[in-house]
Amino acid sequence: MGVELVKESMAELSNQVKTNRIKGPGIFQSLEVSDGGIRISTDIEVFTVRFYRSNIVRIHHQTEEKDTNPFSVIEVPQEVNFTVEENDDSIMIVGEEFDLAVRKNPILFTFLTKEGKIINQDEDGLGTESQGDQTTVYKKLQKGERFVGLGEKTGGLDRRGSGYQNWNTDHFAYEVEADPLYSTIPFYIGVHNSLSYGIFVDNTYKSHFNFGASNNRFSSFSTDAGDMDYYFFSGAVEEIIQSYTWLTGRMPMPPMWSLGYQQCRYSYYPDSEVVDVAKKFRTKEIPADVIVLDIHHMDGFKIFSWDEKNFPNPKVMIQTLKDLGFEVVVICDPGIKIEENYKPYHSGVENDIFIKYRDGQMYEGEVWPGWCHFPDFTKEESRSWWKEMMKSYTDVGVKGFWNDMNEIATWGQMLPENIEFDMNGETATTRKARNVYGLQMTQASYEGATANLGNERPFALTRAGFSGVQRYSAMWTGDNVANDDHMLLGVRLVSSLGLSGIAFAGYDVGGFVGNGDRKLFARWIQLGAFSPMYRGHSMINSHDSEPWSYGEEVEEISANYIKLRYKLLPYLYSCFLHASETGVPVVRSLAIDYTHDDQVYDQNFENQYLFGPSIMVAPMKSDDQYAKVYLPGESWFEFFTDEKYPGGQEMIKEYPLEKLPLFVKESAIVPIYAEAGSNTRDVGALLELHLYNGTQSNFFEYYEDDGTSFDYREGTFHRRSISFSPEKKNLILNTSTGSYPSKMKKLKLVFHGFTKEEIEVLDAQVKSESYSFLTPISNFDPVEKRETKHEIENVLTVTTDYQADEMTFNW
Ligand code: MIG
Repeated sequence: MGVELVKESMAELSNQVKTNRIKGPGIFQSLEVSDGGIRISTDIEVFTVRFYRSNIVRIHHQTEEKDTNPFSVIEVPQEVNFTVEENDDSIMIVGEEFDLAVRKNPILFTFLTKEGKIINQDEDGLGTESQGDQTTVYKKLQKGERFVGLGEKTGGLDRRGSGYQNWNTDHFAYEVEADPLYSTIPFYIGVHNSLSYGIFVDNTYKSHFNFGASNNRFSSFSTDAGDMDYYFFSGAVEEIIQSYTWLTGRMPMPPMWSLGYQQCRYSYYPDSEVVDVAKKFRTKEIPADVIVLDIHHMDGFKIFSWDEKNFPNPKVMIQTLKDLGFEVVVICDPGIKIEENYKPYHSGVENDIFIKYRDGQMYEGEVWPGWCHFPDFTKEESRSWWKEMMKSYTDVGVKGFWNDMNEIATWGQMLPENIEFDMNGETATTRKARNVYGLQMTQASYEGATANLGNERPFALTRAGFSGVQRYSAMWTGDNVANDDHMLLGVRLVSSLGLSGIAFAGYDVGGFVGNGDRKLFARWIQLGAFSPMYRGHSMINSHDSEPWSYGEEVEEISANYIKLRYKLLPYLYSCFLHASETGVPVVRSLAIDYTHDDQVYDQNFENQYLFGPSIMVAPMKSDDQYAKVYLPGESWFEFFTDEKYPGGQEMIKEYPLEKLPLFVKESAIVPIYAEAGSNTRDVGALLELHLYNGTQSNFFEYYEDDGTSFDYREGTFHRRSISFSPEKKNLILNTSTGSYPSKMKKLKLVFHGFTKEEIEVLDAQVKSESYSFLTPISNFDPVEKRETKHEIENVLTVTTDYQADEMTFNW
């Protein structure tokens, strides 16, 4: 055979057999400049580069027919000024906040600060590669580069050296290193050399992220199919989170009751037991707002039904609970049982709302109720069908919806990849739809509930999700295990979710699987008080997880921290408002405020976080007697004692079981409902404003509304900025805005770390008194006979009437 002939037949063969040969980035052919950005055509692909805001640019890489995600991004490009300069081997885009250099042969992108420092760059020799349908972008690892975020991912705060996959997966009792878990947020933040940037890979197929795992050359992101479509964000970490949540949406204000303590169990039944649990909270005077009904309230686990024997009259039961001051959350599984005489089944088939195979046969999967069909939540009609179905709940007074099993989880855990989904009219298979099924179910549940409830805010919770899920739902971290490592992992997961746009998140307090002990539960329920969602839950046949389930001492600890949570509601609710307006999370990993301080990534300290702007939580293991804490930045007050510590140091201190290591930042302003009662509606009329002495000016935006309706959107709120100036020596409560009349009648200023001489000149009566954030604790651990001090010996207080007009306190 002649050489030519061999070549020819080889070529033919390679046409027939698709190999995994790598295609590198293409060679530049042409450039088009338009208003919003540029378009580069190469020999094999098209890159569209488009500004969305001055610090956001989208890089869309397309080789075949357009294949993008219809669900996550809700914003359109804004006007941004930029100029384009082209020369022989490169294109320079000069933007407002950063510049972008594009090399032509082969195509490579480099993002630069206005001073010319490299923020992020394609790896020289690799760039954008594809193998079959899979596309990967390789980024050069920068010196000392760290990576944070990526949503619900196990591992350390700094993800350097780790790799992850995104493929929403039901993982019962996951190991602390397991991956993937239930949800996918393909957004991360890179940090190096005093710089930071964000990358959101907007592709819903299975994806893979490598942050220098098994290599020391690159970080990378790959998508198994579809267009490589990513957004680059410049700025500081907080600004990046704000920008990402501008693009993909933010949480609406949840109902206030969902921030209270929620009690869950797999499962409470019959109805009398549910009511008994609620009553027990009241007789024991432990505040709580929510009882959650898991799968046993249904008839044969069929959604939209009630077990006739155990729940003969749900409406009456729910009313009884409401009279006790509780709201009810019900679990919602997506599977609709295939069964004669089951209405949702017939109506679902009739309305053609289920997912199907290519030949039109509906998919059947087996789950709790038996063999089921599954609504196609990626289809508008299915979502409105779901809304109609939800009336069976909203009509009897249910306002909370817990979306479970929406990965989709079915027995066998191998959802076929050849099922078709509507995808808002752009039909695609499981490969593209799986990761957004949970997101779309929460959209259906949230919008359905909102439509059915009129002007009432619903609460939605979900296990699976994708970028954008924060618009509809809170998220919890699934089936964790009752041990210390899981408790700390939960903290990191919630921090990472916060970095990734999901401000409203939580974990099963006490651990879902297995049995913990009293110390573990005590530590966990303390921590949960400082988590956006606060819910105790445990699995069938495992230890109870009510506050009273671990003996008297732990009950007292639980009651104390739950009460503390309720006292902190004005602080927390204001943080929720901030999160709903800016995307800045309630649980703030220290990587947000202290991004370039190496210590915050240290394994000893990576679990620490800020709860709101000013309270730092340092979680500790239940067997540890001593906590090792890192105090970053400025000075800190120990929360329970007011002991003052300068920042920039590590410290080791004994923390008895009833004390969680908590620190307040200097200059902090912390509003507290001193008279908080049995649930979130019962807030009393005394607002305490705790001011911590410091050298920095500070300000806090205090927020109140009715807690339940959407009226705040029309101005029915009470909002005021409170500012502290150490220089001017004053505290000013600016005139409130909004038409909601505050429930507060009295105001008590509580000065921490001030001397009497310092503030004596205040017009009003300054009193010196002792103060405790914990309610008096009786006989602590009779065995260990520990004496615990939890009083701050002297704070200075000033009490006056609370007014909506400006109030100035000078000293
Ligand atoms: O197959 O509804 O993660 O919180 O209690 C298990 C029963 C289904 C999984 C959830 C868990 C819930 C459980 N569910």
